[in-house]
Amino acid sequence: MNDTDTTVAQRSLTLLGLGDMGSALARTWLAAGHSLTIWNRTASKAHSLAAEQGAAGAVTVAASPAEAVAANRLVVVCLLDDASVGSALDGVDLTGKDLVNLTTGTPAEARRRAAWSEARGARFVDGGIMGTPVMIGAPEAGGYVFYSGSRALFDTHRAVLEVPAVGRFVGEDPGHAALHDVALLSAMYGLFAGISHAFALVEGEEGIAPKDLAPLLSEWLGAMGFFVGNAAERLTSRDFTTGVVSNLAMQVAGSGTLLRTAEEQGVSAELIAPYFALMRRRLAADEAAHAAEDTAGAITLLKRAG
Ligand code: FVH
Repeated sequence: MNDTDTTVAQRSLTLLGLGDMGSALARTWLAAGHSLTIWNRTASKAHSLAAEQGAAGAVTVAASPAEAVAANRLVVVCLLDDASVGSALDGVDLTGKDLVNLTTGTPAEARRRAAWSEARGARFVDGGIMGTPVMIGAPEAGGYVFYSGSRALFDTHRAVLEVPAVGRFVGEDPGHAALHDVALLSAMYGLFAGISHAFALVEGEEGIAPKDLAPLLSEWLGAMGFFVGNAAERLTSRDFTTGVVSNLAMQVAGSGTLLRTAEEQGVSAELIAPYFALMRRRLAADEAAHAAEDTAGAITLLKRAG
C-alpha cells in the first residue's frame, strides 16, 4: 500500500446501522469528505441516504453486512442493541477488521463482544455515545463518545472516529465505555425523576406556572451539583462525617415533610420515596454512628455483596 492508498483507506469506512443515530453519524462523515460503505437491515433507509448525497456522493450501499464489512478495515456498528449486532454480524468474516461498536449495551455485553470479535481475528473497541443525533457533528453541543478496548485500534482511527464527536478513551477494559455511559445515563434519569416530581407538585397550582418553576429548578440543580465532587471525595476517603453541612438525621426528618407535601398535593411519591428509604436504612443501621454523616454514606448500601 503506498501513501495515497493509505490516505484513501483512512478516509474510508463501513457503517452498519442507519437509524436516527447511524444516519447522523453517516451524514457527518460524508460531509467531512469520507467515503462510506453503508448497510441497514431495512435497505430503503440506506438508499435514501445515498440518494440525498446525489451522484457525487462518496457512499456505497452494500447488499449485506458481509459485503459492507469486506469493503473496509474500519467497521463501525450502530444498531439497536447487542442482540442486533450479533444477528447482523453472524457468520461474517471479521479477519483483520477493526470493529467499533457504538451500540449501547452493558459492560458484560461489551466484554463478550470484544472476546467474540478477537476470536474472529478482529480488533475491538466499544463506544458509548453521550449525545443525541442532533449533537453529532456539532461540537458546540458538547456531545462526546466514551471509548474502551484496543488502544491501538483507537489510536489508528482516532481522527476518523472524532469527526462526529470528540472521543474520550477510558481504558483497555472493553466494558468501561459502557460502564461510564450507563453511569452517566443513570444519573441523568435520577435527575429527570426529581424534576418530574417537582413539576408534578406544582401542576395545576394557581400562581405557579411550569415556566415560572423552570428557571428556579435549573438554578437550584446547578447549585446542588457540588454533591458530585463531595460524594467522590467521601467515597475515596471513606470519611462521611468531617465537614458535613447537612447531616443524615436532619435530612431523614426533612424527607417526611417532602413526603407529606406530596400527599397534600395529591402527587405520587414513587419517584423520590426510594431515595428517602435508603437514607432511613442508613440511619436505622446505626443511628449513633450515622446521624451526623453526609448522605453520601448511603451510597455504600447500594452495592450488593459478592
Ligand atoms: N438516538 C439517541 O438519542 C441515542 C443517543 C445515545 C446512543 N443511542 C444508541 O445508539 C444506538 C442506535 O440508536 P438509534 O437512535 O439509531 O436507534 P433507531 O433509530 O431505533 O435505529 C436502530 C437501528 O438498529 C437496526 N436494527 C434493529 N434491530 C436489528 C436487527 N435485529 N438486526 C439488524 N439491525 C437491527 C435498525 O434497523 P431497521 O429497523 O432500520 O431495519 C436501525 O438501523 C442504540 O444502541 C441507542 O441506544 C442513541
